Amino acid sequence: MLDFAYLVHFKAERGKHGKGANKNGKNGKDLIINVPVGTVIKDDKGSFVTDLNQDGIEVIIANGGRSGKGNTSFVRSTLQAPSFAEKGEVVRGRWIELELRLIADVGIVGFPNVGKSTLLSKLTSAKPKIANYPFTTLYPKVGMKEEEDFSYIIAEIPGLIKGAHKGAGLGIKFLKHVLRTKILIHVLEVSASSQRDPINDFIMLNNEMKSFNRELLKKPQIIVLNKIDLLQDDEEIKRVKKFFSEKYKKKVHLISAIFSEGLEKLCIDIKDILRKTKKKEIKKTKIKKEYIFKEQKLIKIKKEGKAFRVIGDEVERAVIMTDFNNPQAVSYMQRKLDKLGLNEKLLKYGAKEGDTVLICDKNFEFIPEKGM
Ligand SMILES: Nc1nc2c(ncn2[C@@H]2O[C@H](COP(=O)(O)OP(=O)(O)OP(=O)(O)O)[C@@H](O)[C@H]2O)c(=O)[nH]1
Ligand SMILES: [Mg+2]
Repeated sequence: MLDFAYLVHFKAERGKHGKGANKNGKNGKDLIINVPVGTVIKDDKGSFVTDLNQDGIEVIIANGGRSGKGNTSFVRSTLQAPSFAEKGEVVRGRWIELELRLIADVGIVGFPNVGKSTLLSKLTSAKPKIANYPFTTLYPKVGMKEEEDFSYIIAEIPGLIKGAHKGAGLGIKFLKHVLRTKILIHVLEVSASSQRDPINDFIMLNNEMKSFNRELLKKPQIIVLNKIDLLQDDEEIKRVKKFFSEKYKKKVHLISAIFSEGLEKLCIDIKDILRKTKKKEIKKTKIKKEYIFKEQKLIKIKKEGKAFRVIGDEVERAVIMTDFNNPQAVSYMQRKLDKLGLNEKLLKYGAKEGDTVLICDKNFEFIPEKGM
């Protein structure tokens, strides 16, 4: 996304003018802006518009202007030799907001300090900071796990604690990233290393995720009990295993991230589950191309001082495409605006003869029976 920090204006090529002997001008080339998969498009008010969450999706965010019609298109029985032509439409630009949301196949979740970064650093070549205090990792960290026949992205999701869905810790800032992962590795640490209980931690964190979005709990979760090197006996392991098998019919991976113990089996499990979810997804992927900002057919009128400001794509287009040096073109525009219902609308809104009407950068005097 760095590219967009320096360049914020994008302009497609202009079309070429038409020529004599009924020749059409050429269309300008489309301007295609590449963005990373995971980019969310919002409008200038920050409202969600669309989500480019798969490779190959193409959306049109601003349509080029219509070309103007040449004079011969205006020949009527009453107008044999029109001496005017429409100008090409000049379209308004549009501000959009691009937000890059992380897309990882696997999300590592767990309370602070349980060893998420350590695990990520052992599974991938990522080098997150590791330290013995909570909130060492402040932003999601991503790494790529590459195997001969399969590779996937793993992300450490930091800052999840009790009350996260209400903004505690790093809050919901990163919970939305969790939504985009396919599976979760839920890291718990053995009680011996902290005052906390892995079973309570598991229940509490799942409650947080559920309160943020129920969909999160539908993701397959692989349960990992970390730091087993700190245990003197296997009572703790028995207790945790019993809980997960009785309550969830789930197995628990016993690992020591720091000593890379138990990671091979964990990776086999990750791969298996990912393969299943990937297969399901491939069927869904279809390249979409759609126009995502619809044209405003409505005519809106607002007071601007004593004048009446008219807003509406069709009305504005009619004005922009008119050559005001040519009286025939102007009267053509007047009829068009009347057909679009503008005069009626202005009268309803209280406009009187002689009032000023503003459309785009033009001022008009309102004459109801003639139009402007
Ligand atoms: N004994 C032992 N210590 C571990 C193990 N895994 C991680 N640690 C230690 O636990 C502490 C926290 O590890 P991190 O990997 O930074 O934990 P984290 O979950 O990423 O923590 P935050 O980013 O703060 O949420 C560090 O001191 C690690 O060295 C393990 O398997 N055994
Ligand atoms: Mg960390």
